[in-house]
Amino acid sequence: MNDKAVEVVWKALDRLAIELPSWGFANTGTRFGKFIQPAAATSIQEKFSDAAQVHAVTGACPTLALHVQWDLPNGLKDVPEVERLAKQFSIRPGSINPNIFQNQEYKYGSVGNPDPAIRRMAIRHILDCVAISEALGAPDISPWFADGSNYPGTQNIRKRIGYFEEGLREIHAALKPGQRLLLEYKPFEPAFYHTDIADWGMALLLAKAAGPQALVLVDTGHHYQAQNIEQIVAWLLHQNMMGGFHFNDRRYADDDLTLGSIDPYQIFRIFHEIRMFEWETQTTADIAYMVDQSHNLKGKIEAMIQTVCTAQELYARAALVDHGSLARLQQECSLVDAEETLRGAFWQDVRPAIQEWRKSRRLPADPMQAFRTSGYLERITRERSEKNRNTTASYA
Ligand code: LRH
Ligand code: MN
Repeated sequence: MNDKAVEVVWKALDRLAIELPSWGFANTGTRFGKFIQPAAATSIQEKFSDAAQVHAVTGACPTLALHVQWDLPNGLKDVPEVERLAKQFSIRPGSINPNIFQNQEYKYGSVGNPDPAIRRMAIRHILDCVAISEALGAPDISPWFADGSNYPGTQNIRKRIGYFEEGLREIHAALKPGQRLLLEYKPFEPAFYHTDIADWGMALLLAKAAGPQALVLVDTGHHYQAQNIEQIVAWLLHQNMMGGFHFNDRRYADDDLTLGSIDPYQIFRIFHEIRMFEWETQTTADIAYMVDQSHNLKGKIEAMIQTVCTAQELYARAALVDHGSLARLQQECSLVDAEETLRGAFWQDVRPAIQEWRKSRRLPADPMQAFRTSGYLERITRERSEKNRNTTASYA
């Protein structure tokens, strides 16, 4: 790789920040149960501590996404503790995730529920999250709505759209300058007939109806099999509605597997759409790159290190695309040369350049090996196994 290319890779890595999900360090499972890991995090302190380990060896994840009901169960009252932990572990609070899907009251939905009292309860919670976001200086609030129905005829889909427009308008009105409302869509699960915010178009229309600080969040696992995700990203960039990503990988549905473990070229194509947009517009897109994964079998910290390193590799490759040549070849419809200009970058082995970047930034050349020899996993296993022994593993 020539010096120019190495410089491009280093510049790209200096820019790329990947936000980690607090819940990715906790014992999670599927509906068939959980396999308890003795070293898993249960407290917000442990989640900050584990995230700090990943940041220490990769240098790329300075923020931690927080799920309010799990990480700030007492709402605003937990802000001072989170601020203390953020200082202690030098990891800033990231996106604030409301939880409007877990409570029993949300059986028939939250903001989309036919019962105005339940809608009020859900909006109240999200407004609390807006206040927490402001108090923590963490501008993004990213609600995901599980709302929907399981059988045809059981809910009025159009009425529920109205409830969302009303609720999201009220929430948007509470946003302070600089705060962003990132609407996450998902086609199904837990609802299996209709989901109120099921795809990018529904999320985009609701965000536009709510107001200028509302944008769309793309969870890569929230698409039907044949959907062209990078085309959705292109549309959202074109509409200036691209707010953020929840990165993961999948073979079938919302599998929440490790980024790039099934289809690394998918993530590369997404990064390419963004880098090409930035080259054409000579702007830096204000996009939150976040991970949303559930590590049911792999060691949770190792899986996160794998994830961040893979994201860095794929982002570096996308940065190597010769945008000038590609634009010309696309204009000329030189199909093979255009495709080879893109694929050529994907096949570049950027790992040696990344290793040099790590050394130059006083980071370990091999993040996984550095973590494995740190003794951290052995220590937290000793400290946490007793507590995790009593965690319920069964689904029912
Ligand atoms: C829903 C989702 C959402 C989170 C949850 C943990 O599938 O992607 O982003 O709140 O996972
Ligand atoms: Mn998600």
